[in-house]
Amino acid sequence: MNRDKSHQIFTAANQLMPGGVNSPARAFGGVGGEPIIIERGEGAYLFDVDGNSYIDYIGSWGPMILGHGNAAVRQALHEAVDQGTSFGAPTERENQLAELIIEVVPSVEKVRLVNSGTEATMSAIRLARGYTGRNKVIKFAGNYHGHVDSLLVAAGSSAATLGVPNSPGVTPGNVADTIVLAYNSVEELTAAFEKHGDELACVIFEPIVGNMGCVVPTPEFLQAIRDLCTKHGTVMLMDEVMTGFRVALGGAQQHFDVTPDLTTLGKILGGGLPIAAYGGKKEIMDHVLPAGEVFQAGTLSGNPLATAAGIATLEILKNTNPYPLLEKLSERLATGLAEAATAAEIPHTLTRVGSMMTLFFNPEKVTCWDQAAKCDTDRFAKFFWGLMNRGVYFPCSQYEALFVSVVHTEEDIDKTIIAAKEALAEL
Ligand code: HOZ
Repeated sequence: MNRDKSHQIFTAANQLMPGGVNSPARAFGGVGGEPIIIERGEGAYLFDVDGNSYIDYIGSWGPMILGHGNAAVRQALHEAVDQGTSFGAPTERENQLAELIIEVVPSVEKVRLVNSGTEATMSAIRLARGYTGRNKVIKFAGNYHGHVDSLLVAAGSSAATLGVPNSPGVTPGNVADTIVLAYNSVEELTAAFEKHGDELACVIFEPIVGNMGCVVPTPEFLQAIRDLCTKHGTVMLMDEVMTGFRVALGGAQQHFDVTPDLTTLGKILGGGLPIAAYGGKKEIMDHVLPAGEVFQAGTLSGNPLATAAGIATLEILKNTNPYPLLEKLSERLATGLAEAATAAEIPHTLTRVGSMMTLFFNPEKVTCWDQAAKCDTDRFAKFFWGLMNRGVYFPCSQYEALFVSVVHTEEDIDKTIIAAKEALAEL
């Protein structure tokens, strides 16, 4: 596959931006080689500047559940552009998007729109601290909540991929109040509450982890978070940036029937435009300025373009219920990938919830970071390039989930399985 033009553009990018990118997850650091430079996306496909096409299973790291260039989203954006792109003043679309969120996400009674998942988690942590008057926060190793200083400790996603789970620049003071525990360990969680219970502002967690590959919580673990938070007056903060509107319209909280106190949302919420949100119980949300005293602000928050794309996307998800289709397609892909790995005698395990999944190059079930860290990442890298060379674009790290969209077809899935069989046979 010729990638000369991508190479030229990426070489120039390296002189202009650190590592040639504006976010490290896309730099292919976990698999070696250089990223392709994208020219356009259409449906389930990406096209690079050299004219190669790829079946896309990244979907912009989650947002593109409707595929690239959905007609209704584009129409909504055209209308919004014609009215003006930013006012820094209230608009009716903000009400419409807030209403939709409150309608479909079970625990959310009030919501604040922000610009990125990082802003959402950072602001929700501040709110939890302001509301409880406490400082300490529990997070779990391998969970990733954006690049918030206090949460960049034992972090997943590109922080884990590129070997900086505790980033330089994050001071000991930044993380002094962060307690890191093993995901799925009820024992560690219980012990931490016994020791720090009345100092704990919140427990922040991914209800299905996407950032150390796809990792599923046990029902006991989820229930323990809920029960211990309730008992100790600690805020249960579910980070649904990745799972929101993905594993069900109402996110993981609907899928598992667990009710958090605060929720963060992003990715699908903006239909591919930069927007995110945090929301939850009125009683807590009314502590946010100007209703309350916890400061948080943003010139572009509730931006007209982002809200237009978000409303169009959520309306489609609400009115068409694509989740059974996503389940069917994803099940087909997961079965095919696992069978291909078995046929090639590659030790593996596959984890999936709805349309997010990971083929781990590790024969043991992955339930926490210590197990994820045992994956054969060199083998993953070879597999990744084997797929790329056959026109299939998987996440460029073992520690990222892949996503299926509503516009992937059974034919796309079957082509992907054939490519995976060939790529695995080469390992
Ligand atoms: N938050 C995304 C999924 N782990 C990665 C996006 C990025 O860091 O660029």
